[in-house]
Amino acid sequence: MQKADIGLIGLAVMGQNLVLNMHDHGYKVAVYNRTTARVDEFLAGPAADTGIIGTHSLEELSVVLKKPRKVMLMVKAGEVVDAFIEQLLPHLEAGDIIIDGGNSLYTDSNRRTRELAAKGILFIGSGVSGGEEGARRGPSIMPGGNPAAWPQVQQIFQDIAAKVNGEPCCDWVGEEGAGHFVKMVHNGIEYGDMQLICEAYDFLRRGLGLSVPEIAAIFDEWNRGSLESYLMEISSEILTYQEADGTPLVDKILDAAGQKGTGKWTGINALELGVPLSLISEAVFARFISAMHEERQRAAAVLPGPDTIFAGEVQEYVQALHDALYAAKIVSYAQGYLLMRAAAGEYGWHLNYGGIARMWRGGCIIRSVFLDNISQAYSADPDLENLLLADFFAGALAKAQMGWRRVVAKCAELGLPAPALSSALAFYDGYRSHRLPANLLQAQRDYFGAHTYERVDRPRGEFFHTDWTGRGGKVASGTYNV
Ligand code: 2AM
Repeated sequence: MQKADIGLIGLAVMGQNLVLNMHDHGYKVAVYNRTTARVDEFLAGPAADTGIIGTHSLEELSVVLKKPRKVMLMVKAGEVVDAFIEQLLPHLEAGDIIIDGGNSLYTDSNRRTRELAAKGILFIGSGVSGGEEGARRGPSIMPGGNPAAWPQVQQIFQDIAAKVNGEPCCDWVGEEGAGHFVKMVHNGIEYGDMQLICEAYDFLRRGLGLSVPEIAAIFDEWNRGSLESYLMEISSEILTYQEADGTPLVDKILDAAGQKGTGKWTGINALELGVPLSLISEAVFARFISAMHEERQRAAAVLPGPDTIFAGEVQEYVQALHDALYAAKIVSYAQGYLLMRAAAGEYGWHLNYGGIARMWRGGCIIRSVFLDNISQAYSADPDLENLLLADFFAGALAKAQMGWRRVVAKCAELGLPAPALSSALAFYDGYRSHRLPANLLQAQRDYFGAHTYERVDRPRGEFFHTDWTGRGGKVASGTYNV
């Protein structure tokens, strides 16, 4: 029997679709699933007449694989992945490759890369994005882990990935858990993009008083320019969708957002790494506020807002909102990249920054033309300190900033919450400030806690403490902390 190029464990929908996708691209695939009846059902159903090899034990799976063996896990994240690795090990030999394509925590992938390397097994932790449809027709694939494994799986991964302009939405991300980390950041950015579009909708609706079909038309138009993205496209389509009585379905949907926690993890990670990831974090908080639905009804009856009604040129504000959305999106991605840079520094990863933008251009929820510009910025300068400083984006922000400010100011005037648009602007203004009020903050810290401060007229690294009241000691806290 012809041996298989790759084995896949876990025949839930994602796993099945990846297998069929690999098969479409000419690969011989062998499959296994804990509940082996699923293997038989798969072979009798979606995989009928494909020549896909069904196996009923891990031993059987290992025997039918070409060497070095490549085994991809598409199983529930967490202990199940460790359990399968443990069970696979007796059937593998040095140089074999285990790929985890599930939604694993990147810290688990860090650990698995190291533990398996010590046993001679090459581990890849890969983000796979695009849901069931993506898995079947071409997902965005973000592999990281043991770099020695990449040349062995590059061809197959790039073959099955989504393509944009003929280029695969899959490239090597970096060491250890970098692939799963980047997938997590992708999910956080998705939260930010969605919240931005929702704020734009709210401004057009409650701020400018436009109708749902009018907003659908604006989104449709924006989807033909620099804001072109999958999320803009579906938002326009959602607003077009009407119930049988002709009312937009969106008006009937309860405004209490759910979440599975992936945005939250990005935010927690940013706090841990000390990165000002404000827009994505605000997007998570905005979902939390929306979920306080009953409490908000009570608050609405008690807490006053302004009586202001929009007065101004609607067209002018629609254009300003377009600019605000674009500028805030630039900030969101810049913040996401700051987080990836911080993680790279923390874990010693060499991240493929331009490649990451290219991987996100197709096959996943945040796909957009905008990612081309990011990819180009990193091609021009792979060591780019911050996306905002790339010529293209600095120029775009210069053009967009006045509209952005007008919209944020108008939201404040009208009492409309715009946490993502406005926190992005606060970040932009903070980031471009020569001087921030942290001088006073340092003084406060020194006043109550003798935490010391540096001076503008002295070199960095020299620390001073002042006895602010004449009653304190001369000893800085740093002195007795060490
Ligand atoms: P199953 O079909 O035997 O349930 C997604 O749930 C995939 O993860 C499925 O292939 C499922 O196998 C597998 N899975 C979930 N929990 C598992 C466990 N405790 N042990 C082995 N496989 C598991």
